Amino acid sequence: MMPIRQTWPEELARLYREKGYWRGETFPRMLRERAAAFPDRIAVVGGEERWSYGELHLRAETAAAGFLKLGLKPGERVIVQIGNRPEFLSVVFGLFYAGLIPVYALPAHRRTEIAHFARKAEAAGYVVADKGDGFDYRVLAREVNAEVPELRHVVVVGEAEEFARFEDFAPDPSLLPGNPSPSDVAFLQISGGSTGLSKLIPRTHDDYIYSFRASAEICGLDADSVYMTALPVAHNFPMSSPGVFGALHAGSCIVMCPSPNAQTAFALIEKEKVTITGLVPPLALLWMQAAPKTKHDLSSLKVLQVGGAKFMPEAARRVRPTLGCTLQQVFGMAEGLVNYTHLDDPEDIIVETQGRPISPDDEVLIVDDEGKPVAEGESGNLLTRGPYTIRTYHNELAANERSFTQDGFYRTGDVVRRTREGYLVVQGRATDHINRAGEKVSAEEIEDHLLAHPQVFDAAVVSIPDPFLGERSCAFIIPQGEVPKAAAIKAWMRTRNVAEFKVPDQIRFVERFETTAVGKISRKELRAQLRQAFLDAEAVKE
Ligand code: OOB
Repeated sequence: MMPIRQTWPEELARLYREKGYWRGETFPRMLRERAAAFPDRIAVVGGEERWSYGELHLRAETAAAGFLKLGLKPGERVIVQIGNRPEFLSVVFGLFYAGLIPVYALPAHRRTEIAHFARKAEAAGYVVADKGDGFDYRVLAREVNAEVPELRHVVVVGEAEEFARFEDFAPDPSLLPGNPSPSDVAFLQISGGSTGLSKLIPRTHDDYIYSFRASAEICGLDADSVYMTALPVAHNFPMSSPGVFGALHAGSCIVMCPSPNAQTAFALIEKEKVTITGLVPPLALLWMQAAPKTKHDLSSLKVLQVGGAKFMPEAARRVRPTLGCTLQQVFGMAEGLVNYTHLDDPEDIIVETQGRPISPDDEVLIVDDEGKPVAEGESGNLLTRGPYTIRTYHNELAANERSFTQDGFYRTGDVVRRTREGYLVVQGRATDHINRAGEKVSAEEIEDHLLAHPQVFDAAVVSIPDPFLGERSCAFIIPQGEVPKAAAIKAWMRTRNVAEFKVPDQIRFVERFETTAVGKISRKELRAQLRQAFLDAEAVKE
């Protein structure tokens, strides 16, 4: 089993400790300390469950013993695919207590993605909830297990059928290992997948805890706050910006909202007196549309965070008048850097920028395509390094070469400019992915699937501006032989067992791709050309 590491140069690690960013906290210690300090305070609410900090801790200890008793060994990797329910936390902290390393999958992921994570992480276990959103994860677990038999243990929350049942785990304090080191990798997060398949992002206790402790402070979380997660909790935004972990760190209450639709969420906001929650832009639009008509009392809500994709200023300006709360823009990435507008910033900054970095030691460079810094205020490629931005993906030689500079800066792929006040404005991006309502879809990954279709000669997938999703995907296909039906291509994508958000929204058949006089163009140029041709044609129609 390949060890998983994430290290910073020694002099920087020393600086980050001296400045008090890295305080030697670890996930197990964090929960234990809070359970000891305020055992009866409510930690998490969801469905019929309402667990105190003390109870969450006991459940995590029981879970840890159960995982170890099954035969999982500290240091092994375990994929977790559980939606927004309290068990997400008892499973994940159970893994932390057992010295196991969670790999966070999203509920939308299917066999292709899970099998990929399992191989890349050399995972030994897979924890799912029996059902979610009408989908049976036990069926998925069977398929993945058949494809990757190394995934020895499948654990199911709920009705387990032939698998180990999470609820049957029993406490056994003698099994629990000692504390991890704060510089150890705590878990693997999944990259948005700007090129090809998603990559695994190793985050340490030190770096991640710093990011959400500081986030909780910026977002004003305290013991009276009620943080609701309406986005899938395994995503970096609701997990740590400040997310459920930031809420636990601050001793707040977490509300697990099973669906982001306005009716479900509004009812929970009223019932639990939610004070802060986070959304992607399309959901924020839906909530703003629903708010004037709702019978629910939303007056407890003080902060609505919006991030994951660009929130347009016109929409941003409507948040306070329609929802009666402060907007906070969040521009972050699972690889590290997170920017926030601050709650007391002037309205124009809140509406027009995507915030400023968490840390005084987040280094931000804005450079042209040759890597030279652009003039102040100009747009350029955003590079960053700092106390919670990774230096490497797990087991990705080529991607690491591409994604990091010689001196350790992460190439975010985003094009930004910096305002005089030091706030970033996201202008676009340099990489070819589709940011579909905050879900990142790699053009290359979809093209690969399409090319496997017998009637597809060539394919190029591009992002098209969409008034609701922000962007949608369009696949341009040169057919081979008889022209297939668009619906057949979509059906084919579904047989590839990928997340539904990766199925192209639109399909266009073309006879050929235009090439330059030289005859050959890069895929990047080709995608740009197709996108432009599409937009020009749309403009003519209007
Ligand atoms: C968040 O994380 P990821 O890893 O799913 O995606 C990161 C990418 C960024 O590089 C950027 O392209 C885009 O998503 N993005 C935004 C944005 N927030 C993220 N683009 C424009 N405006 C924004 N506010 O998406 C993520 C992680 C932590 C906190 C928030 C979002």
